[in-house]
Amino acid sequence: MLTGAVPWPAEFARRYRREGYWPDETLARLLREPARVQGERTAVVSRGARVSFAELDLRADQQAAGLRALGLQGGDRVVVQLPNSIELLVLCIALFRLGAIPVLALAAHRRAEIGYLCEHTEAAALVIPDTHLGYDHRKLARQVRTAVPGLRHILVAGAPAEFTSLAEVRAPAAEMAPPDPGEVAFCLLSGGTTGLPKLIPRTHRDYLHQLRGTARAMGLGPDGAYLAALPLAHNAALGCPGALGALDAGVKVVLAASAAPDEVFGLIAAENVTLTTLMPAFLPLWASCAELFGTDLSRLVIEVGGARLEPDVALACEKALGCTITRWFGMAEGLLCFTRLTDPPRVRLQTEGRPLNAADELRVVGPGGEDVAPGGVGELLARGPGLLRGYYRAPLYNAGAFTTDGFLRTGDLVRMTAEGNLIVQGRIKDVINRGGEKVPAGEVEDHLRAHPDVGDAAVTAVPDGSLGERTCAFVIPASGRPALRELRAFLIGRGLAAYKLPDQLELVPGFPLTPVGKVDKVALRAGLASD
Ligand code: OOB
Repeated sequence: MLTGAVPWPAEFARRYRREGYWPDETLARLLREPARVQGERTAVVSRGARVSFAELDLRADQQAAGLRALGLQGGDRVVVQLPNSIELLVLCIALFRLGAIPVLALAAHRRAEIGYLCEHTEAAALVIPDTHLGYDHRKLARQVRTAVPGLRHILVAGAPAEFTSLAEVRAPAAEMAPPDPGEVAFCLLSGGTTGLPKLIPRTHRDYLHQLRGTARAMGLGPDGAYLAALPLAHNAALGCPGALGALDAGVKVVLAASAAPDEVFGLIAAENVTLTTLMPAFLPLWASCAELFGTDLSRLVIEVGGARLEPDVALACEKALGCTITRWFGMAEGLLCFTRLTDPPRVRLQTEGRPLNAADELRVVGPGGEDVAPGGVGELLARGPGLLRGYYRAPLYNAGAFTTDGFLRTGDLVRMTAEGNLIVQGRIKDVINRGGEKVPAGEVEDHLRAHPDVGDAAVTAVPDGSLGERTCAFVIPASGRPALRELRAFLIGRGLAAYKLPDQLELVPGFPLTPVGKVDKVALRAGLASD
């Protein structure tokens, strides 16, 4: 296995294979079957362009050969930062075929994140768009190239300037030795860890199983269509079953640039979309626009997850939209719990359901690691055929993030109903869940402390009407009275993604401490409420 990834112990690997969770196949074969049996059917629709299964398959083969001709090979890491596009899908499948490992960054990431990812993975290549939403990613690439001299290639979708054009990375399709099914296929970014982002290695077989199991559970069949309105770099839109699961099942993928109603409602109607994925923050907006657009959503299933969803909101929105909602508690780390279409509405709309696999083991534990009484609230620990055993190149962090017997400490507080359905109650990890986008508090604090006027900083979530949570920075000034605008500009200057910038600033003379001497963020938030 890729050096720096943590393999499953042999007895677990044997069991997961024996029980059928781990197929002896790889993501390199994705598209092969649909391209053979239904080559002319549309595989992807994006911004008015349509590509058939046969064409997508061929383009992936040609790009794999082109990447090999550039000198890339199996095991090489490639940081991929592309918005939802046909190019992104072609590139990922080409890299799978080559056995090279896409490291999926968000289009919103900037120099701090991309530089770190290239350095940490010792990436051989970085792939960027020319510009996206008014930002010139080639500027970012120039800065990263200076900081990471090992980066051999910068490939650009669109106008390449001094770099290589991704469209020209193409050569006649050639036979490639298939990767090992147990090998790492790609890396996702964790949303929930301290400090710098951690990387989650996903193997060919564990991800294929996820694609197929979730496609089956969501009833995704040949006459369906999947709408990707969230970034494909996110597990929810990539593989639950998402775009890759749809392609694997021979189902059309419709790409949207965002989940904005004026973009998605037209696409849902025109392309007969039957399945999509949404963060809860968008649901009331969709519901309020439903009448305006008058789209018939009776065939549509919406997987809603990634952040807290109030049961009454789920119920009201399902009614207003005339669709079917399933609730999801998922993690890029591989744990997927969700309500099934066959569940009674009480379960489907009020809980986060059950794990994908019968072999997933869940424990709910108290602060000392002891199992709580049935129905009690505690931290969720999880282990299973889709769940990583360690973050990439993070041995010290892994020692705390997993129990000695390999359960991931999710940092989420849950309770389990008598029927075995999960209900998320909160979390103990230091992350802000900003409309489904995860902001690691520690990472933002470290950047804030670098400002000369900041003595110390503590970043925490505060409730927000539309996002669910927003980011509040409590700052002890070192000098003067730093302003929110100035601190945000400072963080942008340090190359931090915009979604991680604080929404609110509170200047305080000092931080309350917990009995063990940590900053007491609960007390900080409470102080705010009573102001
Ligand atoms: C999804 O994945 P990530 O990796 O961006 O975030 C995982 C974290 C969880 O640990 C939890 O803190 C939070 O997001 N979360 C929820 C939730 N679903 C996820 N918090 C409350 N209620 C929920 N239903 O967010 C993700 C991945 C695949 C499918 C769906 C979501």
